[in-house]
Parts: sequence; C-alpha cells; structure tokens
Amino acid sequence: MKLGKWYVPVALGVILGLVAGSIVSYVSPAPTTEGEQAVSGAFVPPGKKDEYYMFASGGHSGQVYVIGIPSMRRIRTIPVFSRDSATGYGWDEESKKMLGGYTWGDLHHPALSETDGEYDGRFLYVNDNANNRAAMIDLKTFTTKQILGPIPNIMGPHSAAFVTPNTEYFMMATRFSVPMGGKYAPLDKYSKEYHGALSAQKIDQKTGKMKVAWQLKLPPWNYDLSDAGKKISGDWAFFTTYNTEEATELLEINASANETDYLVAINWKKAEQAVKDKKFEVINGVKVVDPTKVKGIAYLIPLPKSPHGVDVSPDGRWIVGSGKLDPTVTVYDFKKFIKAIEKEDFSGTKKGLPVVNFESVKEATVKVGLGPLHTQFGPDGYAYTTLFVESAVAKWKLGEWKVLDKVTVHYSPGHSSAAEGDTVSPDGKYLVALNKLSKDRHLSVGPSHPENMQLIDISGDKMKVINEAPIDPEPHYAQMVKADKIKPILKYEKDEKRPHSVWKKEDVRIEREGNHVTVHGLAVRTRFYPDKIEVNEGDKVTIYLTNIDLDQDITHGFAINLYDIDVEVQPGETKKIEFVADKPGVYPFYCSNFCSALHQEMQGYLLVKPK
Ligand code: CUK
Ligand code: CUA
Repeated sequence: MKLGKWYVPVALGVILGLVAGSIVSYVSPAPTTEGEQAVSGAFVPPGKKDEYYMFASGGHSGQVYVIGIPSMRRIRTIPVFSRDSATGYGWDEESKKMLGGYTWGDLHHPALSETDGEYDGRFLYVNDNANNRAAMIDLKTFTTKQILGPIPNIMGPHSAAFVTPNTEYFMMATRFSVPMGGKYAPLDKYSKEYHGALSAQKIDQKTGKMKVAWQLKLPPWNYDLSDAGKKISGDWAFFTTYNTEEATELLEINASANETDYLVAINWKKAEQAVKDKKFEVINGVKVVDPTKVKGIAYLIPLPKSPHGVDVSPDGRWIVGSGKLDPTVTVYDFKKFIKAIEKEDFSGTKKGLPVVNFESVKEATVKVGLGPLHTQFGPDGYAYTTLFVESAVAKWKLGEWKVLDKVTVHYSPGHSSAAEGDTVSPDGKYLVALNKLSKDRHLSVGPSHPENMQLIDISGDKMKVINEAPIDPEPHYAQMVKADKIKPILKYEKDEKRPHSVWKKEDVRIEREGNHVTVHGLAVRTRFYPDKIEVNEGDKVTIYLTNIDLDQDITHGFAINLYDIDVEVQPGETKKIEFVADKPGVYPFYCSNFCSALHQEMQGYLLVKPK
C-alpha cells in the first residue's frame, strides 16, 4: 500500500494527539463526556425544583447543610451546635439556652425520622461527637428544636445509630471509653475501670423530642459506626468496634494489632425489657444495664481489620461490615446469626460477652477494593461501597457477592448517600459520594481545599459521575429524601395566646420592675414598635419581639450596635432577647435581615443613661 503525502502528517498528528490526550486525561480525569452527561442528568433549570433534599452533616462546623439533588445547590445551612449570625441562632434566649454555653459541636451523622422503616419527613436527629449531645431539627421549620446533653456516661458519641424503624429511639455509642460516671482513673487502669456505653434516647412521637431512656455498659473499646436493623432485624442495632486491643497510646499501630475486632449486635427490645424488669444500676442519674449480667442483649461477631462502617440491607437480612485496613467487606446473614445465638454457637467470650462463631454467621467476603468505609443500597439488591484509599465507589450485588462496576471519584470518599438509601425501599437513581479531598476539582482557595461532593447516576449498569459541588468542612454522612415528603410551613400562625406575643401597636409596652426593664414589642414593615428604648446603665433588659408580617419570606432581624446582639424573627414568630445594659451611651438597633425597600429605615435607639 502506497501512502499518500497527506498521510504522514495526519498519522503524526494522530499519534501526538493520542499522547497529548492521554497526558491530558491523566492530569485531569474529567473527559468532556462527563460534562455532557451533567447537562442531561443533573441540570435543574431556573424555576424548577430539585427532586430530593439531602441533609448533610457539617462536621466540626456544627451545622447541617441542606442540599438539593440533582442540582447540588446548597439551599440552606441549619445551625445546630454552633452559633450562626445569619439566622440569629445562638443570640436569642431559646437557642442560647439550647447551646448551653458550648460554642461548637462535631456533627457527623444525620438520621431522618422513620415510620415502618421509611423516611417520614418529620424530624432530623444528629449527634455531637465533641460534647456528647444529640439534637433534633423540626423539618416543618428547618430549625433546631432540641439539644439534649451533654449526656452522661458516654464520651464522643460518634457511633450515632440511625433511628430505629419507627423512630422509637435515637441511639449513640461512645467513641472514647472513659471511667463511667465522669470519675477519674489513671490510664493504667484502662482495662478495668474504663468503659464504653450505648445511650438510647427515647423519642416522643408527637413532639419529636428525646429523653435519655437507658444505657448499656460496654467493654473499654472504641465504638465507631452503627446502623439500626430493618424489617426482620428491626429489634436489633449493630455497632462496629475497633481498638479491642485496649490501647491508650499510639493507636495507629497499637489498635491495629488484632486480626479481628467486632461487630456488636444489640437487641434493643431486650434491653428495654431489662429496664422494665429493674435489672439496672443508676449511674449519674441514668439507668444502666450491664449486658454481661443480663443475657440476650449483646453479642460480639468477629469482623476483620479495624472496622469502620456497618450497614444493614433494605430487607434487614444482610449486615455489611467494612474493615478499613482490608480490601474486603464482610457480609453476615442475620438469619444465621439468630440460629447461632439460639444454639449458643459461640467461639468463646470476650470481656464477659458471648462471641458468635464467625464461620457460622458469615455469608460472604466481597473484594471491593482498597479502604472500604461505608455502604449504601439501591433497589434490586445493589450495594455501593466507598473506597477511601482507592478513590472509588464499588457497585456489587447482594447474593452474587461480586463487584460489577467501579467509578472513580475525586478524591477519597468517606460516606456516600443514596436516594432514600437507609430505608427499607431505596430509590436507586442517585448516589452522592462525600469526598474528603477535592485537590484539583475546584478553583483554588489556598492550601486548604474545599470538600467535594459528587453526584453519581446509578440508574444504569454503569455508574456515571454527573455533577459535583464544593462544600465547607465537612460532610461525613448525609441522608437523601424525596422532596415531597418534606412539608415545611410558610409562616408561624398568628397566635394571640402565645405568651409575650404582641400583635397590635396598642399592646406594645415597656415596663420597669426595679432594675429590670421588659419590652413587649413588634416588628412590621418597616418599623420596630417601640423604636426607642430608654434604660439606665446596669439595667437588665428583656425584649420580646413578634414579627407580625405574615407574608411569605418577610423575616426581620434585630441587631444592636456594639451590644453583640443579632436575632432573627421569622413571619409570625416571637423571640426573646436578654442582656444587661452595661455600656452607657446611645446604641442604634436595626433590622439585620433585608425585608423591604425601606429596610434601611427599620431602626431605633437603645439609650443607656450613665449612672
Ligand atoms: S465517619 Cu466520617 S467518613 Cu464520622 Cu461516619 Cu466514616
Ligand atoms: Cu425588617 Cu429589614
């Protein structure tokens, strides 16, 4: 074959192109097709709304991020454990009291309330790994309504269980073992005097509020992640442990010595029964059951290589544990587990708790890849495991126990979140990888890069990354719920019986009792009533402020210059503000939330007469 003159340069061009192309694709692993897919699969045009809400933990920001899926637009930040001047959270008396003097939290695991194992859109529960607290967000208003704690006897409740299938409990287990009851004991007494604990918070079905109901005393290990059972395993909860070596220093080496740690299976119904049967001791005012003394509550199942995540399949049958130092996940059969405990098929005991025979309950080992952390589920038995070290998500099938597909994510995913993923009937369709490292995916903002969330289309055989967005530190876990399940209110109802609310100008008043000045005021476009508050230096000032604008989205703010006060009053809401007028002088107060064309006119004066 004779080559034409044109052939050589074209061939050279093709070769060069290929080389350059492979260099380009090596440097930047985002081929144009990804962008094209994004347009079709993830674009939500102006005027249209997202299909799902995703509630993502804000980690050590202490907040919850609300994200629309598939657009990945951040819709709102809900302050929970940290103050937030954008919404005045932490300055009014109610939120100040809830925060209890703490200024931050480490929020890892959001859990939506459930009815029969399905998200019901009522409440969202979250944990605080830093200050031993649990919080409840009311999804009618997207505001925090309760912070419970610090809860005694637990320390660093990282292992927040997702709520039980009918929101009976929000459970948290201790990450750090400490001496129970807040006592002192030196570290060389670790094995004897330190303990882990599981704390079960009972949820009031009407208000969604929690109360510490009972706790379990556990061996001095670290408890990591947890998941509630579902359907057939609905009476159970599963927790991973690591550091069963009981190391107190150099954990990165010393806590990785044992071949296996454990999955802890807890029968919470039996624990409830033990409390009813008065088989508990009271420690720090909490009923604490010791499962080494009451049979049938807690079992250990060996789980290889420093486990992190544990996840229960939608039908409740398969319990998937991830050993972060092992390229596999281990799957246990709940039915085999029940048989094993009935037959007392144990390989021994550890710290007084029965250890179930590994081979009797293990169903499969799935070679998913490097650094498996957490698993989510789709419909039809598909499972998706994040691979931190490999920077990928592996798709595999329950029953087949083999990987069917893998997609690269950028980079190093922790959890992922699937549409309705923790329910008994996941939707499939979308999976969001919550990546710990974004590296080259966004415009640089200096040495600390944002986190990166990537949306993966899981509707076909092959997974495809179709969208991504940066996010502040740091989503650990998230839950994704169908948008139509969430029914927020548009305003607080006018309620003339609400204590301290004022709805008419005639009822506005300033009263003095000794050196305590109480103001019953209102905010309405575009004035505060009263707009002059005169007090004496040293007076205690209490202001009740009602926003009587009942139109959609007319929120007012109330900020006082130099007095470090900033509160938000949503339509129809009443807020209580309290401070000591300890600085004499003239201090304007103003509306800090843009509310109308005359927003800049919405102001008044706090006059503090010197002593
Ligand atoms: S943890 Cu962060 S990646 Cu707190 Cu759920 Cu696993
Ligand atoms: Cu009211 Cu701005």
